[in-house]
Amino acid sequence: STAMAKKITLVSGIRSSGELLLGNYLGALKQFVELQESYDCYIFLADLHAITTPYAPKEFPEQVRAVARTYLACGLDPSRVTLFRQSDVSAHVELSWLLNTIATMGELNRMTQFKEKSEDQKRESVNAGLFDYPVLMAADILLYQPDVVPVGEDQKQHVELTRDLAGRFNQRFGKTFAIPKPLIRDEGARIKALDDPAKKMSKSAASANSYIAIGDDSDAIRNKISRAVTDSGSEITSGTDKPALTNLLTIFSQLEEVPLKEIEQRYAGKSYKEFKDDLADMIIAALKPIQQTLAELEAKPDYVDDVLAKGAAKARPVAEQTLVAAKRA
Ligand code: ATP
Ligand code: LTN
Repeated sequence: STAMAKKITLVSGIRSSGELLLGNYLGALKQFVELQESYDCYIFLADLHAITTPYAPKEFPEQVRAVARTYLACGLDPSRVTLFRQSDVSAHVELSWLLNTIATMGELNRMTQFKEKSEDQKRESVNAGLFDYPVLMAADILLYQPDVVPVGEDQKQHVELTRDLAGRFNQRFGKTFAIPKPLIRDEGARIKALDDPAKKMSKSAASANSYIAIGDDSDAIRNKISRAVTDSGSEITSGTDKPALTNLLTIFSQLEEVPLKEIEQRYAGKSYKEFKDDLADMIIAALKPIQQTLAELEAKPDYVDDVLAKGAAKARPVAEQTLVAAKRA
């Protein structure tokens, strides 16, 4: 395979901060699984990013493994993808320090995720890691000299910052980093909360009714979908004036892999209840095989640890090469 043309390289991470949601699946995981066929993929569990927000130290290692199992259960193939824990490859932290010396307080202050996540805390007590989060993310990315970074819409600003830092570094110290592009899908990049379509579906939400977790059982899914807010009127149509229905239609069309318009046509003249009942069935059916594989993986913990150890062993020399080049420069 060394004689073949260089494959396009892709890097992405998911904060291992608890159970993954349908939003993560549609916005990120599903895309990784499709892209692994043709790209050279580095995908990691962003455990160092996860500890910038509150977590339970005793449960944390198992939580990271649970996220790894979810990646695998969603179809990520460890023989194609380099799957690893961020903290197992120390070059991430080392490069982040070098990048810290060229990132400015001003640009980090403008990051909307920082503003959102520090909103309800006193300025003085916000941890510095939360502020510096985007710089570590830039290091995560730049180490692997990728062409693209597939993320949800909410991470676009961080990838833009990464591009800025890479360009600045190259200019000051000589060409060291490739400048990657964010890869954001048109649909599914921002799945909204079921109880408030103005917000994204997020595990940090106050109510569990706002999201569907990948592990949710049939009853929970039916219950949450039946409570999901809808818009005024009775037609099942999408549009800027119908954010709630647009969101539900998007979930439906993404899971069935048919255009949203087709779902709209199918439910023309039908009731919200019919639509929601079918949507719940659709979600249950989509998550079922994932949940089955998850249960199988839970029964063989050594397998997941082995996958992560092998992944780290593959990632380290690649990361190290870029780190050495950056230090030299
Ligand atoms: P939190 O919800 O606690 O803010 P998060 O879900 O945004 O965390 P991650 O778990 O790291 O953080 O997200 C992993 C990936 O899933 C990222 O690419 C992110 O853009 C994507 N993602 C997260 N939420 C959604 C969503 N509601 N719709 C689409 N993609 C999403
Ligand atoms: N900040 C991202 C997770 C993340 C990431 C990355 C994504 C950490 N490092 C590098 C892409 C590339 C998030 O989804 N919250």
